[in-house]
Amino acid sequence: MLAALAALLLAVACVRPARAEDGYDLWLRYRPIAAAQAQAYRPFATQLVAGRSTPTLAAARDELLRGLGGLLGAAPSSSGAVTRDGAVVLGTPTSSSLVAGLHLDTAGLGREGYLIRSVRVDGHAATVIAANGDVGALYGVFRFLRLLQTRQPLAHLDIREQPKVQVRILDHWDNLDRSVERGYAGQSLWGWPTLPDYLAPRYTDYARANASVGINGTVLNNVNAVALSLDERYLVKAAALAKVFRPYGIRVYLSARFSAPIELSGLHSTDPLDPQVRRWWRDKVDEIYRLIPDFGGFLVKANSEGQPGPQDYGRSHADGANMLADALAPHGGIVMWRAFVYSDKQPDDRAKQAYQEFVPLDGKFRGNVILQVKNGPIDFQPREPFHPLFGAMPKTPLMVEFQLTKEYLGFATHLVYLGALFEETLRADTWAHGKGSTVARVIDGSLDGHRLTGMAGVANIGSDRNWTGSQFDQANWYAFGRLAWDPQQSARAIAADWVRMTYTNDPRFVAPVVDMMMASREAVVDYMTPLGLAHLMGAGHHYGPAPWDDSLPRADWNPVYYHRADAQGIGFDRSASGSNAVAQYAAPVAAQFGDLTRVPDEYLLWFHRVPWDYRMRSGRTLWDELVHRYTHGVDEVKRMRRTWRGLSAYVDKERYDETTAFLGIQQQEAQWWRDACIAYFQGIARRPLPAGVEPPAHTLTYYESLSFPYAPGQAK
Ligand code: GCW
Repeated sequence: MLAALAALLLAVACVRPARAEDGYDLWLRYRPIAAAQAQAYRPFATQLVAGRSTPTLAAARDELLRGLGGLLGAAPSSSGAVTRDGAVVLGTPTSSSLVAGLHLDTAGLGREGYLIRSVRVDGHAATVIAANGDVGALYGVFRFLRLLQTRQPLAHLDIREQPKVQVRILDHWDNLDRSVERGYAGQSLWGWPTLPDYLAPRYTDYARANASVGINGTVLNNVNAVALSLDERYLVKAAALAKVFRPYGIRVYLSARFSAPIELSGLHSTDPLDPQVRRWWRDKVDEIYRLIPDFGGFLVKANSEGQPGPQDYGRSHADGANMLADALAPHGGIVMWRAFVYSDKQPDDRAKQAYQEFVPLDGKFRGNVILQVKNGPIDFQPREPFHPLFGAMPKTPLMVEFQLTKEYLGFATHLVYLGALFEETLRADTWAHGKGSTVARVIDGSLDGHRLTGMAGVANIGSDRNWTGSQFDQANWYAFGRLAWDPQQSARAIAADWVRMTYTNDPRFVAPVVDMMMASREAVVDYMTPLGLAHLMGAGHHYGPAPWDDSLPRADWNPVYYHRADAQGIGFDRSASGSNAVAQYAAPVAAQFGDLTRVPDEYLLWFHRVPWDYRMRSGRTLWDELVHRYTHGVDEVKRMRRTWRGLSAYVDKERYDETTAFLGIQQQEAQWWRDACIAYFQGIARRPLPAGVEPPAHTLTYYESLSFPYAPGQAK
C-alpha cells in the first residue's frame, strides 16, 4: 500500500517537475539528468585535473564542479594527475603541464578560443578542455557543460572554437538613480548607493551568465549619459564591478557625456580641438585606468536627440571620436561612437541622415574607433531593412547595435524571440563587394579586413528575479551572446539550445516551443507594423498603437510621419520618385528595394507609397492584405497560447503560470493593436473590411482616448 502510494507520488512528480523555479538560474540550471543518461555521462567525468589556478581558472573550475555536480548528482573528484579513465583535464599550456604535454594545437586560438578534445593521458581516456588564455578555458567549460545540458554525446570530441567578433558587449541604459531607460525588468542591477562596499552576489551571477554565452564587455551606464558617471565617486563604484567581472573575462566600459569637462571641471568649452579639453580627457582617462586597469573604453552618443557633441563647436563626429580615441589609445581602450543621428532641422528623410553624415567621414577615424550602427536606419522597429551604412564605409570598423529590451516590440510581456530578427539582419546581403557581402561579414571584419569588430546589445536585464522581466526574454540575451560569438549561427539552433537548457530536453516540449519562438517575431510584425510599416507606437513611451499621433514637436517622432496614409494610399516613398533613400544601398539592393514589382512584401511600405487598391502578390488588394496581416498576427498569438496550454506537463508551475499569463496579456494587446490600427486606417482608406473579418471591438475615438502616463521604461 505504502509502496503504491510512493509510486503514485513519484509518477505525479515526474509529470510536473516539483522543484519551484523562478527563472533566476537562467540557462545555467544544471538540474539532474535522468538516471540512465547520467549513468552514461559519468564515465566521462570521473576526475577533474586542473593545474595552477588563477582567478579565471578558478571560476572555470568552480563552474565545472557546480555544473557536473548538479547535472550528474556528484562532482568529479579533484586530482593532481590522471589516474583513471574519464578525467577532465582543464587549463592552458602555462597553467597545466599536462595540457602543455599534450602539444595540442592551441596556437591560433587567440586569447578567447578553446578546444575540447577526447585524448589519452598516461594511458587513460580523458577529455581535455584547453585554451591559450585563461578565459578561453572558461568558455570551454561552459561549452562542455552545454554538451551535457543539451544531451550531446561526450565520446570522440573534437571541438575547436574561437569568437568571430572581438567586442561582444551589452549596453545598459541604466541611470544613476537606478531607473533604466526602456527597461522593463525592474530597477538597474547596479546598486550605486551601496557600491563599492557591498558586492551583491548577483553581480557574479550576471558575469557567469554573460561568460557562458561569450559576452566580454558591459557598458554600465545609459548612452544618454550624465557627467557624474565619470566622477571619481562613481568611478570607484565602476571599478568594484570591474573587479567582480574580471575573472569572467568581462571588461567594463562607460558611456561618456561629451560635455563632461564643462560639467565636472567648469571648463568653458568641450571643443575637441581645444588643447585644454584634450588634456582634460587624457587626464580623465589616465585616472580611469588607475582605477580600472583593463577598462574597455567609451561609448558615445553625441549630437543625437539633444546630446552634446563636437558639432556644437563646428567639429565633425570624427574630430570628437578621435579626441577620445587619442586619450584611450595609450591604454589600449576603444571608442564606440554611435551613428544614431538625425535632426529635425534637417528636412530630409530621417532614414537617410546617418549615412549622409558618416559616409563622408570614412577613413577619418583613428584605428581604435568603431562606429556603432543600429541594425536598421530608423530605430529598433519590429522590422526594418538593414542599415545602409553596413557595407558603405569600408575603411571604418562598424559594429551592429541590436536592442534586446523590447521597447518597440511589446515590452517584457510579449513573447518575441529576437534571434530571428538578429539573424535576418546579419544574413542580409549588402552587396558591397558583390554577392555574399552580408552584414555578418561587415560585423566580423572579414569583408573589409578589419581587426576591431563588435556587436552590441542594449541590455534587457534588471533586478527582477528572472533578470529580464519575463522567462522568454532570457532567450534574447542568450541568442545575442551566441550570435555575437559567431554571427553566422542559426537562430533556430540557438533557440533549441536555449529551450533545452532552460526547460527540458523532452522533444515534445522542445519542438513546439522552438517553432513558437521562431514564429513569434513575424507575429509581432504582423500585429504591430505589417508590410514595412514602422513607428506606429504611442508617442514617448512607445506602449501600444497610436498611428494617429501627430502631437510631438518633432515631425520624425510622430507615427503619421512614417505611414503617410491618406485617401489615396499609404507608405513612405523612399524610391527614386521619393526621398530616394534606396540610393544609399549598393546598386543591386537599391534596384530591388526601389522597384515596386520586386521589393519583398516585408519592406513594401517602407520604400513605397502604394494605392489602397494595389494588387499584392497574394491576389488581395493592399487594403485587404493589411487587414489580413493584422488579423493574422493576432491569430498567431492565439496559436502560441494554444501551444503553450498543451505544455504544462513539462514546466514547473511558477514559470508555466507566468508565461501563461503573459501570453494572455500579449493576446489582448495584439488585439488592441490590430483593432486600433484597422479602425484608424479604415477611416482613411474608406474601404469595407473584407468579408468575414471581425470589426474592431471599439471605435477609433475610444482607442485615441487611451493614455498611459505611467507606462514603464520612459526616458527621463
Ligand atoms: O529608441 C530610442 C529610444 C531612446 C534611446 C535612443 C537611442 C537612449 O527611444 O530612449 O535613448 O533610441 O538609441 O539613443
